[in-house]
Amino acid sequence: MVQFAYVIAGSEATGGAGLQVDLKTFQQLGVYGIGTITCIVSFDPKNGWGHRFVPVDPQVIADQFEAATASQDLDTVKVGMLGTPATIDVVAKALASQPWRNVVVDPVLICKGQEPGAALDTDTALKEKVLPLATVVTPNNFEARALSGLASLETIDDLAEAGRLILARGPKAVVVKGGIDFPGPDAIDVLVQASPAGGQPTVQVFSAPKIGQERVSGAGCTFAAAITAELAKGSTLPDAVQVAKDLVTRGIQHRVPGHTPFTTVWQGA
Ligand code: PXL
Repeated sequence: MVQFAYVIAGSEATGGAGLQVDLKTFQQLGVYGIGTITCIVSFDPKNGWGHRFVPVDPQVIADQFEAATASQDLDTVKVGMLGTPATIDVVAKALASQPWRNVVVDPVLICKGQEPGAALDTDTALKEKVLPLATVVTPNNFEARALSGLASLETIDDLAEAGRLILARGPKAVVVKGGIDFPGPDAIDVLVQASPAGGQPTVQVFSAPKIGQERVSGAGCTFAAAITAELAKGSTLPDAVQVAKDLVTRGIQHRVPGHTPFTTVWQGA
């Protein structure tokens, strides 16, 4: 039987990030992808590949959601870039309109090259309206600092502590990604899960050697999309995180250069 995975995210015109990556990742992992576009990002090659960002009208987002959820019984959704408080409002309302088995939130605050300041109002709306709906949230180093309030994440204990603090905002689980900024030779991800019995959250560490010293576009999108696909197929969360990490590691090993100043993950590796 075909399994479905749904994504609500932005389009990124070069195909290296955003909804394009989500759908490629879903396909690679054998699930049928359905997507709703929240915004359109067109990097500007004439201007240092800076971001040109256009939000999709909230009603058009609601219409896409209506079409998607009427066409299939969807129970697993990934939320990627939202971009504005108005978008966050409509997406949060849409998500609350039906039950979900899995809600994977990639809390995209800024994408490469964007001004950090532009993210602040979006950051607040995301924390208040979307994080509490998440069954799992996948912040990178920067996002984990923004969402936890911790100033720096330098050790595995710091990553776990950030995860616990973000857990207190309502999601059921957090995967904090150390990424390239984390000290040392390894790419470390820490999964912090609320204990069903109400005890201490459980902590699991995933590690693989870093590949190169440069950020690769689309890694975060691929990671969260792969978790989503695996959860859609019925995996446990730790198994889904391991599959996602392996896919991203392979995708970075086989990263794709372009005329852009960054390389992108190859989901088909
Ligand atoms: O990589 C984060 C990201 C997510 N979604 C969209 C993006 C980006 C970064 O460029 O454009 C649509």
